[in-house]
Amino acid sequence: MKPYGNTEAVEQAYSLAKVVYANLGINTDRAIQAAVDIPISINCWQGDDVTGFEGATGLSGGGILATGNYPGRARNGDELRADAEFAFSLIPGKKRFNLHTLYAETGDKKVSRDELEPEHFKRWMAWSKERNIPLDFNPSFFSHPLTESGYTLASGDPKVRGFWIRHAIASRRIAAAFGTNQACPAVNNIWIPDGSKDMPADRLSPRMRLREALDAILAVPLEPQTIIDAVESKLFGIGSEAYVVGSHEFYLGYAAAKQIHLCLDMGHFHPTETIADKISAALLFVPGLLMHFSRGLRWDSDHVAIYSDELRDVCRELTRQRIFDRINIALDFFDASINRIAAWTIGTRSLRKALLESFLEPTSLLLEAERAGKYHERLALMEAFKTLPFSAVWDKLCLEAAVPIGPDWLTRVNEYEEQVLAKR
Ligand code: RNT
Ligand code: ZN
Repeated sequence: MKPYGNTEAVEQAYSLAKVVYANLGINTDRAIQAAVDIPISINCWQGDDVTGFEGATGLSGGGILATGNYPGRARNGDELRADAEFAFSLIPGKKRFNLHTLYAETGDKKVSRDELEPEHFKRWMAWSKERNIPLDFNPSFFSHPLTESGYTLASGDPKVRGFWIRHAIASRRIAAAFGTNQACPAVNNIWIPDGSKDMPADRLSPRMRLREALDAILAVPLEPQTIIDAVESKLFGIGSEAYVVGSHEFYLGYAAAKQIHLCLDMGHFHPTETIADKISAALLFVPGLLMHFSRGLRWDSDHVAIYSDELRDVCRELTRQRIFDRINIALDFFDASINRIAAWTIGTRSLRKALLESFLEPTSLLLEAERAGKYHERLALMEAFKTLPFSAVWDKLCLEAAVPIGPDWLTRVNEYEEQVLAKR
């Protein structure tokens, strides 16, 4: 494939596009700046198929699944950090990195998940500081013998429940240490797999236990400027098709009651239900949202995010409401069947692209038509905006950010695959 990016052509196309957008009242330079300034928290777990460093050979239990066997998975912290850094060089804009407790580096010592401390993440924190990449965090309620019953925080066994409560508290303390290290809060997102394959007779008791467990976890006081607590719902998982304890209603109610953040994952709702519409409603009652950009495909909620209508809708909604100060943007997918660095690059670039597009929308024209009751005009404009010379602005953003233009990054990924990944 011939290189796609050509500086002169990009500049020329941009200067023409700039005029088209200016006529619609949009300043393209400002849109580019706004789009690169929004931090995207990149999911570390795409780099190793959610395996982690506890000695596991893959993801197990917990209602989620990483399928595929593409060569080159990162096997330790150094490889994961090197791969991430390489991916960062292909991705424009501000980045964060999202870890799970599974990625603790405990040396030769086995440390139980309920005894993890910030010191087990000191290499991550040093890296974060050095590269200026803030970290986010997640307790890991899967790939562990104590998830075998299918229940963790909602377990009826006080020993099991106690273990996971201690784990979640440890995770919050580590997230707060990240927040101190990086001088901006780390998001600590609680997602648990608890649920039942078939119809339960008692839907209430596990939910009461989950509420109590969360209360105990959140009762531990931490500096609010170091941590943002979030909770993530799901409609169903593998092996929890009939019932998930932490459903949307459960967490929406809980987050509103406790005034913590609600996580909305694009893949966690009915197939025709999108999260774009939930944002304005939820934000009336919760202080903020954590967005998990993902892609549901049939039974799977975790395909690589792409520049889809659903994803673009979510970005448009965030921008139309100008609520970025209350929103944390994260990616959540894991595909072990393709080059993992390409997966990161595709997902993150697609999201950044959709953010840029949202800043280029002449929203005031839509609002004018809407307020005048001219819905035909609103629809006509929406259709017209779809084919504005957007790609010229996106290419310019990449040029300015000094990352490859268009699909040119593939050449670099292929080189890295040959030189680094193939040798693992
Ligand atoms: C699972 C949730 C959760 C996980 C990650 C690994 O359904 O979406 O966010 O994907 O924490
Ligand atoms: Zn998620």
